[in-house]
Amino acid sequence: MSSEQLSSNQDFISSDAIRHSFSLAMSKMYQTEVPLYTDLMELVAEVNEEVLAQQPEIAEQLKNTGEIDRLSMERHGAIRLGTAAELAMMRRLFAIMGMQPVGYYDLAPAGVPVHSTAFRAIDTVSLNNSPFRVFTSLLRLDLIGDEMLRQQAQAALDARNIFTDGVVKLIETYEQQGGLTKEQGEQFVEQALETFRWHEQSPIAKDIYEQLAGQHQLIADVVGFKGPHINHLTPRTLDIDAVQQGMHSRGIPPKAIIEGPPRRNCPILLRQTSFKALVEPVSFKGADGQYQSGQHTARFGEIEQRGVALTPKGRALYDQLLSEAREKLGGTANENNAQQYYQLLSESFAAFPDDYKTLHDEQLAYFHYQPNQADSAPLTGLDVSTSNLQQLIEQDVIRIEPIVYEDFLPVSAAGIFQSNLHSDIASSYEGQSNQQEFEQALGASVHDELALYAQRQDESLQACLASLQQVA
Ligand code: OOG
Ligand code: NI
Repeated sequence: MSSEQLSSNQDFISSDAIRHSFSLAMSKMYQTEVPLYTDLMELVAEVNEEVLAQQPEIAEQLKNTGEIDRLSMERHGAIRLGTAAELAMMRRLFAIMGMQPVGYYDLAPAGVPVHSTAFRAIDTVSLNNSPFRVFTSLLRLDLIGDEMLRQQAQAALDARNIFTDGVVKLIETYEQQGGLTKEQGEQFVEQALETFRWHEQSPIAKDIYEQLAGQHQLIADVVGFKGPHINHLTPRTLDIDAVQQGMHSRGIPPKAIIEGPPRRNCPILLRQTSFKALVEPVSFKGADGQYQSGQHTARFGEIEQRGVALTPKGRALYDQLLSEAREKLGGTANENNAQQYYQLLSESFAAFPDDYKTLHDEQLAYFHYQPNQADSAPLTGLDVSTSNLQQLIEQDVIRIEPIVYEDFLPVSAAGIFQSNLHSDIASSYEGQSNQQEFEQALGASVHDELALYAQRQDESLQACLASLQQVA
């Protein structure tokens, strides 16, 4: 990043710069905590280099959209919070880094007792400066059936403070001043990082931990620890099938299947896989103050391949084709039926157009519009307006480039959760999806991701037409 990008204003460091350095600090910390993640990153870097060398058209497309520079940067991480107050403070913390809550994901129907949002940058320039995002879940204690246990869990959560005093002070300073100085920004990154650190010692007793885990592993993962340790980081690959294969051959244990759509010429939405969570030694605090040894499974590494963002119409088609394939499979996808699952998936998705032009023309996906030959083409006499858009594209005056999907998918997220909690028992919680309750805890409403893509598409169209009109 250039020094101009580092400060948007004379006194304050830009939120993009803070996010970028936080994302680097987080990556460094996680690599120390989970060295297998470093192996995964190396594999991803190799695969990406190969794809770019062998498929220059992909390199060209990523250059046109500005994504080429962000490719090697960290993509996303995930945390799980215990209380509304934690979520509200986390929103204020992420705001300093230009990360806003986007989307609502209810995972209870898939048997995971949380609901979630993604904190991320929202405009094209900021996304390219640093695409780092955090999938953030809030535990739903109301889904614990046992009243007594629920109270114990609540008490453990109420007793913890996951933020350092320093970070809370800096959040207040930011809100009063409207920004942080470079020095404050550096302190902020250092202090904020503490919240995401792993703690080997659990503040609760082993028997309570076990009871909580008996309800759901995830409840024990949240309630049993001092803070919301980052549970995975996820680099972006250009060929997830190659990484899945590569994991096998490098002794990194992959989860059974790649979540999301099948392999395609024009990737859509998001495909994800991960290596299985590590079994790690932890110790539990007994009533006598002595620590008792045990183990915990929560932390893993994930890989994602992102494709074009879909319109509501495209998304509806995606959801329909995915559930068709899953219904045909009958049960949950696993090691034993993985090949059959991929087969069903690709049969089902044969109905989803697989070239960008059709995806555009049928309004299934979102695109950036760019002037193709702004200074060389003879534009005289051309009708450069929205009403003539289709023709301008067909005449190659305007080029379309896919807007990359920046969000998550609830069915995939549930699959990632399940495979890393070692609980592939398909279960489901009753109870309504409750976006309102989530937003109340958050202290704000979440952005509608579809509206954000539509807005970026429209902005690119206006800018493109304006620049063509200048030439014409
Ligand atoms: C979050 C799992 C979901 C994704 O990429 O869909 C997720 C978690 O395990 O806390 O990270
Ligand atoms: Ni993830």
